[in-house]
Amino acid sequence: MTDQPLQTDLEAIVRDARGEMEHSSTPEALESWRVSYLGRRGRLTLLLRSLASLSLEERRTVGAEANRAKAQLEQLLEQRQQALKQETSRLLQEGRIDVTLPGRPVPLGRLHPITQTVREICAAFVSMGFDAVEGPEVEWEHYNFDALNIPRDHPARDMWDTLWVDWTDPTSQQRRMLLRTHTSPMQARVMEKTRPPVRVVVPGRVYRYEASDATHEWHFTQVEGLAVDERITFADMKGTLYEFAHRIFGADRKVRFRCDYFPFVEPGAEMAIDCFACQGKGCRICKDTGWIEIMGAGMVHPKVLDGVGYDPSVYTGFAFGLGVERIAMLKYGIEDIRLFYANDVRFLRQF
Ligand code: FA5
Repeated sequence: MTDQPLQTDLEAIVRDARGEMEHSSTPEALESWRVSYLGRRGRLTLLLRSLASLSLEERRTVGAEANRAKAQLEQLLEQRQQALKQETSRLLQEGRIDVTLPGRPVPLGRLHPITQTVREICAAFVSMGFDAVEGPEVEWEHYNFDALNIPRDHPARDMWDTLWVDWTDPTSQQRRMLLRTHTSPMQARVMEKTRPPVRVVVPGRVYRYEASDATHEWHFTQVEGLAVDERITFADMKGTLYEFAHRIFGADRKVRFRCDYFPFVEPGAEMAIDCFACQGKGCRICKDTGWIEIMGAGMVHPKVLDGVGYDPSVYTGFAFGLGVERIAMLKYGIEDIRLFYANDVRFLRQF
């Protein structure tokens, strides 16, 4: 053997090794590169082994070159392994899942604050034995007014500015429809269908032909209450409404009843709670009175009972109607009722 072909082999091995190294970009590829050039049966290893058959002088020249080539390839492998390690840790860094990070929040919808308040109010009454029922928003004039002892041309109709529905019953010109101005029409509707004892709350939307301001909307929500049975007294009404106020506003709230007029109750009352903001001392929220009115109430008028076929000498009852937006405003300290319906999610998200 002469040194010429061996040297040519050596050059070819180094050239091939460098070329292949260019394409080795995984730890597996590097390992197979190492095995095929520097492994026990690798090309360079075999070449080095074959040097043993050369003369001393040949061994010196070719051997030195072969050892240099081996050192070069080993260095190449080392550098490549290092580079690959760095690249791998960079990729890991970038794509890493940091399990200590809080999860990405999934935006959850929520109930409108008025819906939440309606539910809270109804739950308080349901726990006292009332059923919750709903009724129509487009209502007969009869249920909204006449059945409630407010006949046509009665001045009390002025208390509820009405949105009339432009439709007349072809069977009777007398029957007119409107958007209910309060939830009270359900009093007669429920009693017509049920025999006493009656205990219901009626949540729902009502409409009035009114200008909006900070405390008035032209559409708002009421919860009506009605309890009718033998021997129901004004004291039952007060007890029930005290309990309700304490559940919604806390046990420290004081409650005040004063005379008020509604044609469908006798006697009629308004119920107020002492101002939560100033503890009854008088402030802007309670208009310096120390009290905040939350509902109208009273003993069901005998004419209303009579109208649905209940004998007023046997049955008595109480009714009440509260404005849900006003309750929510008091509960959460909201100063403008219009915020509830402005569809501003920054406001709504707070509840
Ligand atoms: C009524 O609507 C009677 N039906 C209540 C009632 C029922 C009395 C049963 C007796 C027996 P009033 O018009 O006062 O009453 O309305 C009741 C409540 O609705 C008020 O106390 C107030 O909280 C709320 N309210 C009235 N008008 C508006 C309005 N424009 N915007 C928001 N809330 C209102």
